[in-house]
Amino acid sequence: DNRIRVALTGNPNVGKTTLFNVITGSRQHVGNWPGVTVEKKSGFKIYKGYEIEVIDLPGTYSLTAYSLDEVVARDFIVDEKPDVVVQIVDATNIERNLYLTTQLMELGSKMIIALNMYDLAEERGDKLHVEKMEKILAMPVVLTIASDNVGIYELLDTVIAEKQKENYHSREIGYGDEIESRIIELEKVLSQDKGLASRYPLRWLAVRLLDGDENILRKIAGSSVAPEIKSILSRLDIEEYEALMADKRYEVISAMFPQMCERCMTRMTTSD
Ligand code: GDP
Ligand code: MG
Ligand code: K
Repeated sequence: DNRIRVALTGNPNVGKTTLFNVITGSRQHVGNWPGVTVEKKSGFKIYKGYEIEVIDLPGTYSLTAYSLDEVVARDFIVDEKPDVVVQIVDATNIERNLYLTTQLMELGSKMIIALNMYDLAEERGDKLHVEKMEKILAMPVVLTIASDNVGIYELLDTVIAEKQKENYHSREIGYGDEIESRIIELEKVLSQDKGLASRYPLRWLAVRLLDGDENILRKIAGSSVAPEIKSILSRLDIEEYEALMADKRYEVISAMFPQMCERCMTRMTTSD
């Protein structure tokens, strides 16, 4: 199959639109996402015999809150299952951008980081450890300067390589014993609905449910397992779980970040 669907995601102002325009040129279509007034942009690139479809998802800082943009972005990834998800990360703001990374990682897609604006990072003397970053996140990281057309072909080559990979390598945040045992309990119940199990990553559903995600409750409302799920959730203090899970994500990020970008850390600690 020579068709590849790529979803572009990222925080606002990281260069997503610039990268989208550079890749797709004039082969673009602008419309709305079905049923909502959020703009949907898609386009094509023919490259090395592949027809690469690129979908520009709404810019978001997280995938946990209930804004329409966040729901559109994550529903596209879990429901439409693009071949590859590319997160555009602002190289001058890695730590903040990683919050979205930790959430994208749970959606069960092949992922690539485009570490964009690295011209600005280098200008201010940051020392980026790209290989370390790849190892820690278990995904390819490609340096790009979208506004200057740098790294675009490397990015497309990496997209093709990911598409061709047989196995999806799962990577996940560990939330600690108590929450992990709740995740397993929920996953076990959810797995009894074969329809759900074939459509969604069950760990992701479980994590979202423990995070108090109303949108996911609606997704499973028609399932035969819904009553049992609701009964499990009703016995838990979901607000506390929400807080614990957010803390855990930040904890994981602050442990990862200093290994990815040396001088950024030095600057942060000296200016504090
Ligand atoms: P979006 O909100 O993620 O779609 O970001 P945009 O594509 O609108 O880019 C925001 C700003 O960053 C624009 O002024 C771009 O020209 C600029 N920009 C994008 N990529 C780069 C880059 O790699 N380096 C630099 N220096 N500027 C960039
Ligand atoms: Mg934009
Ligand atoms: K956009």
